[in-house]
Amino acid sequence: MKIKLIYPAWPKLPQQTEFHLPPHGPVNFSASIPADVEVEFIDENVEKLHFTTDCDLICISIMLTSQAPRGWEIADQYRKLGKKVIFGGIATMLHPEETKLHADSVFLGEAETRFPQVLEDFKNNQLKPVYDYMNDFPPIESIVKARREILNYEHYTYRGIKMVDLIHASRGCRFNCFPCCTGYLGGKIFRPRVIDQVVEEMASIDNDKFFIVDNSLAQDKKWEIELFKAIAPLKKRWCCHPIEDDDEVLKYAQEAGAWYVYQAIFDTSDYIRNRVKRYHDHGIGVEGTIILGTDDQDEDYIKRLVDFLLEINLDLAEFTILTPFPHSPIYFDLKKQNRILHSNWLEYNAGNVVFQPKNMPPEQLQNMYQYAWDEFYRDEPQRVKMAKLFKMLKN
Ligand code: B12
Ligand code: SF4
Repeated sequence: MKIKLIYPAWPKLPQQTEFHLPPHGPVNFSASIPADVEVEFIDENVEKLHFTTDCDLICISIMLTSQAPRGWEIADQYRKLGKKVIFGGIATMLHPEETKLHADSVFLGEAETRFPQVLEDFKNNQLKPVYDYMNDFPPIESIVKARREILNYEHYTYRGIKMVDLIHASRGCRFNCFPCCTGYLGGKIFRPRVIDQVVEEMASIDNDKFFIVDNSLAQDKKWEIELFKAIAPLKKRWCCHPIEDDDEVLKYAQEAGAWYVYQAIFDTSDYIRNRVKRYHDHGIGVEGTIILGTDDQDEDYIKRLVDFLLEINLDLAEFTILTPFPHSPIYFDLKKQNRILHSNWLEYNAGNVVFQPKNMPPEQLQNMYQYAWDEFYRDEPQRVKMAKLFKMLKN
């Protein structure tokens, strides 16, 4: 049996240096496909999709809202060619009703231990329209080594350097931040993976650089320290989302190879200043993720925020525009206030204003977003800052 697994293209942020990371959802999903089933993987972000039909089943994996419309187009075309199409992944869970209109079956939730039954149903011509496993999580030890063999690594380089490999050490998040869908997707209970399995997986990958994609590692101090102690002997370097703001944890992180973190910067407080300083004190770089357009921001606030980022020597900054992604707390707030302008999902890539800001017209927020990128990288362009971050790898 052969599955063609497709990861549709999505619109990138035009201001950001374009790079492509090896897709993580599809390789983890593929680990739940029986080993004797052949998987041909196509990442439309890096290669052209040819609508060939030399397969038994089409699987489409969508992660981002802005990726969904292209996924639906691909499905429509394949169904016209007589192929059955199954959707899964984060954006399927966030957009189930619309996705159903383009699919023979939609799979909601985590695939481990569940997908073999779906394949059996397919073979018996009894595919169900929906497989709903939301909030019904598979046993954590069933998350095994991802099937990275399906990737063509030639596509995942930047200026000839191999990109990071992606891995995750936990699922779920016990926080419920306003712009985020994670609580809805993976649940509000932190679910750490078996640390030995994570270490084994990391050790087996031929790469010295990783992105540990967990939502936030700052979930459980004891677990975090155990994880860092366990991966330290591997001598790998890695980036990740936030690490606990605690000198002891940061020390272990540094010893375990922490390279840089993606850290949300939401104001110009001493708390943020010290948070960034503490990372730097431990030799860990910081890429700030900065959301523009919240109700406390006006034009002056955004200008001051950018000055502040330069003052605190942030290594890189990724500005995005507040976006009410379905199932995030901010989506429900803005919807109640009638402030969502449209649901043209292609524009929901975090680079377009799709809601009515409180303190300025939408066009002005769009201009301030461009201002933030331009101003932050004016004296030192993105490629120079990135090169400096790469230099830190050697330290
Ligand atoms: C890693 C990550 C990224 C990486 C992706 C790298 C990669 N190549 O994979 C990068 C850095 C590129 C990224 C970027 C962005 N991201 Co992001 N990201 C994530 C994160 C943290 C983890 C996703 C992940 O890999 N999960 C682990 C895998 C194993 O789980 P999974 O994908 O669900 O797969 C499982 C199942 O879904 C299933 N499955 C998957 N595919 C299929 C297919 C079929 C057929 C079946 C049956 C099953 C199935 O099997 C898997 C195993 O169980 C999520 C948060 C989260 N926890 O989900 C946000 C998240 C997806 N990102 C989000 C956002 C907002 C963004 C950005 C738009 C903005 C930003 N900076 O955060 C940018 C994109 C900017 C742009 N326009 O270019 C939002 C999504 C919003 C939306 N609705 O579009 C999320 C949900 C976080 C949030 N804030 O709520 N992101
Ligand atoms: S933003 Fe990060 S910490 Fe907050 S809910 Fe989402 S994943 Fe959890």
